[in-house]
Amino acid sequence: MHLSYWHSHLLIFITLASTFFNVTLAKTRQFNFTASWITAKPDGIHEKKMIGFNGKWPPPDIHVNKGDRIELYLTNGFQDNHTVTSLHFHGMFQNSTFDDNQNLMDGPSMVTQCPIVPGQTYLYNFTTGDQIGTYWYHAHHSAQYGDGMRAALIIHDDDIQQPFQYDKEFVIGISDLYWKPYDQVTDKFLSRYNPTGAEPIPDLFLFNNTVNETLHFETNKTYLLRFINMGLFVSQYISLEDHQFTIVEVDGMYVKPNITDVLYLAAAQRMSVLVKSKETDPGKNFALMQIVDQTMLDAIPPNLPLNMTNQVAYGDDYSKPHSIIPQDFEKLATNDFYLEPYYDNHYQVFKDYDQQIVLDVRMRNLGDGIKYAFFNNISFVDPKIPILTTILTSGKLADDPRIYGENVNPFFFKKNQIIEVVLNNYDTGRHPFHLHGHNFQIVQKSNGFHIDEQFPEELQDEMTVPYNESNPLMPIPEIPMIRDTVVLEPNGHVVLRFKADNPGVWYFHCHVDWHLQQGLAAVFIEDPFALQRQNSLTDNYKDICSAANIANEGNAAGNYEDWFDLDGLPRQPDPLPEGFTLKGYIAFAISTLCGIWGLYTITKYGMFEDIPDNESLYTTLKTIIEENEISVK
Ligand SMILES: *[C@@H]1O[C@H](CO)[C@@H](O)[C@H](O)[C@H]1NC(C)=O
Ligand SMILES: *[C@@H]1O[C@H](CO)[C@@H](O)[C@H](O)[C@H]1NC(C)=O
Ligand SMILES: *[C@@H]1O[C@H](CO)[C@@H](O)[C@H](O)[C@H]1NC(C)=O
Ligand SMILES: *[C@@H]1O[C@H](CO)[C@@H](O)[C@H](O)[C@H]1NC(C)=O
Ligand SMILES: *[C@@H]1O[C@H](CO)[C@@H](O)[C@H](O)[C@H]1NC(C)=O
Ligand SMILES: *[C@@H]1O[C@H](CO)[C@@H](O)[C@H](O)[C@H]1NC(C)=O
Ligand SMILES: *[C@@H]1O[C@H](CO)[C@@H](O)[C@H](O)[C@H]1NC(C)=O
Ligand SMILES: *[C@@H]1O[C@H](CO)[C@@H](O)[C@H](O)[C@H]1NC(C)=O
Ligand SMILES: *[C@@H]1O[C@H](CO)[C@@H](O)[C@H](O)[C@H]1NC(C)=O
Ligand SMILES: *[C@@H]1O[C@H](CO)[C@@H](O)[C@H](O)[C@H]1NC(C)=O
Ligand SMILES: *[C@@H]1O[C@H](CO)[C@@H](O)[C@H](O)[C@H]1NC(C)=O
Ligand SMILES: *[C@@H]1O[C@H](CO)[C@@H](O)[C@H](O)[C@H]1NC(C)=O
Ligand SMILES: [Cu+2]
Repeated sequence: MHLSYWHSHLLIFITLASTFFNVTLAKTRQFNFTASWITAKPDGIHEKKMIGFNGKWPPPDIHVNKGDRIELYLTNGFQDNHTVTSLHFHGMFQNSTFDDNQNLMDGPSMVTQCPIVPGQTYLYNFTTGDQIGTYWYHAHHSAQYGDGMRAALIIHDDDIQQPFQYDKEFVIGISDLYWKPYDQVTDKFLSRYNPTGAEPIPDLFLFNNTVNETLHFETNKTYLLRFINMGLFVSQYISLEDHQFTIVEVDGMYVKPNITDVLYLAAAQRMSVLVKSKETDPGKNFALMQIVDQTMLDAIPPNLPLNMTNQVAYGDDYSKPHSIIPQDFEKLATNDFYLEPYYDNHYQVFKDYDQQIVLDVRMRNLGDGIKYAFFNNISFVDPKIPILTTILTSGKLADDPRIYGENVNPFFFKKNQIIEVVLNNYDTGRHPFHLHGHNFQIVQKSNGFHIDEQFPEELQDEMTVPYNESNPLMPIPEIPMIRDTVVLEPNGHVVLRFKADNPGVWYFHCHVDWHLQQGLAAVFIEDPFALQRQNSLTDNYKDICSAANIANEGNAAGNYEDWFDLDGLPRQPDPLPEGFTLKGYIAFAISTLCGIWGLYTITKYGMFEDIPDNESLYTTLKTIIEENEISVK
């Protein structure tokens, strides 16, 4: 039945025809957005200061056609005089081969631009190239997008080239939300009073920026539902009572149709599905469920709703459906590893690699008592000037790692090298990893090991199943799945491949924003000399930096007289003092406590907020352990 949506037989002819078509029709779409705090009622009841554009929250979804250019002027209009910002277009390649200066348009603050200070306007001017599908845009400074500075970016294909048809589409962002503003939540999280690094538990979950949402269906129609997880943190499952989803697009890639009852979307992931409505009036409405991935929450407050019932309505008079959760919904969710991109012949399958980088993911406390996240024991720390400024002003030194400092984890790729990224997870959490400037082929993706279990730091290495290249867990797929955000499962691994065919500096990071704030990031510096030829610091770029008091030349520390002088460069804190041998057991004990006592322990940390130093921190932890009679072996 679903085959009727597809008409691939016309493909070759149409590809030629529509290439011509697109070029002639490409338009420039202009947007002038002023970001500011706006009081809104995201749950329909309680007021919260959200971040919106031009006095409205939510920010508008952007719909453009294939090939269109976007000129988006972002003005910092935060009335508080200190909130800085920047904007990233998630999934856009920003390919300087199509147009100059595209790397300047990517958005992450201190990587490809300076933060925009109040009163300043930065122009994001880029072409969407030949990309199509479901994307989104979001603030890329601190955890700012969590307060609502994000929306969909949809690039519509021409009808003929798109391999399926539908009558109507819905764009549905799902997300998590905190009542407190993002900077307060961040400060509390990244604190020595949260030594286990327990992620903040969201206060509610939104569906299309509200709760209890209704989608109106007519009978005998085909709908395209574009789901986007715009949340900061948790993954969510989606199901629709008595209807099936046919997955047709994932992160901007058309995929061969996969029929499923349940979708899984980690932060930043997208899936578009076709849903066939009932042929005749079913006489009732249906439960459209949003189910939170509870394994990601360290403590579950008793009154937090985790299974949200929205509805698909066939009639306004029909009563609201009850919550219906498919049995074994975790197992029913389509495993993206087994999906296949649709345009098999339109890309090269990377059978091998030229350069392999292995990134071991760990979470550890450093000497300041705060829990950090690491790639190979390095926690990302923002440099003093944006990495792109360093690349574009360092001439022949641009590929010398010494000028970047070790805390940005720089990796250097030569033009058109096939890169293999191995991610080994020595942590019990799920991590959706995202690469800017590319999508990637997924050649291995292990299951999670020990999901939902806690064990001491010292044991986490042993419990992990890292990638063994001479003995992979599964055969490399003939046609590997391609996407731009992939979940690294607890104590497991993923292996990704892509071609270094897009000169630039590309952020590679966990899209659980809390983990990014803990430093779970690296940068891939691709063909820096080609980048220098195709990009230069524009006046607009430099003005933004000057307004933020950031130099427009120099190494990571902003020095340019001696390019190897990194004096003044922010670094990660020193390791815990040697005496802290019990740390693993303490963390373990507290994690266990969190499980047992839930919010009790979190409240308890709050009681110690006036602790002055490391010594007392240690004493506090000991006290918690002794008071609660936790046995420390
Ligand atoms: C957007 O702002 C720019 C620069 O301030 C201005 O030139 C342009 O006319 C504005 N465009 C729209 C659509 O308002
Ligand atoms: C949404 O539904 C829940 C559960 O039925 C209910 O408790 C809540 O009040 C509803 N919220 C709104 C804004 O309608
Ligand atoms: C922001 O700055 C302006 C101009 O310097 C000043 O008039 C205003 O009071 C400041 N607002 C806040 C909230 O600090
Ligand atoms: C955006 O970039 C294009 C291509 O480089 C250029 O022609 C156009 O003038 C730019 N738009 C603005 C407003 O600067
Ligand atoms: C989502 O909300 C917007 C208003 O913010 C509305 O225009 C749109 O129709 C809603 N989408 C769905 C799927 O309900
Ligand atoms: C549903 O649509 C199909 C195709 O448009 C049509 O053949 C069929 O008769 C319709 N069914 C009903 C019950 O209207
Ligand atoms: C949500 O549903 C799951 C699966 O049915 C159930 O185990 C869990 O207790 C529910 N949680 C809440 C808070 O309702
Ligand atoms: C859909 O994906 C699942 C993996 O989750 C796979 O087992 C199944 O064969 C796929 N079905 C189709 C029709 O591709
Ligand atoms: C904690 O101790 C470490 C190592 O001795 C030191 O570097 C750090 O500054 C101390 N932190 C605080 C907050 O006292
Ligand atoms: C990182 O730290 C772990 C645990 O302390 C250690 O086993 C490992 O060798 C270190 N890795 C690197 C690349 O330094
Ligand atoms: C990797 O697999 C090979 C072949 O099965 C095996 O000999 C080797 O011990 C494995 N390496 C590790 C580190 O487990
Ligand atoms: C960038 O553009 C070049 C030239 O069209 C192309 O070969 C390359 O594949 C593109 N890279 C990406 C990531 O889109
Ligand atoms: Cu993560």
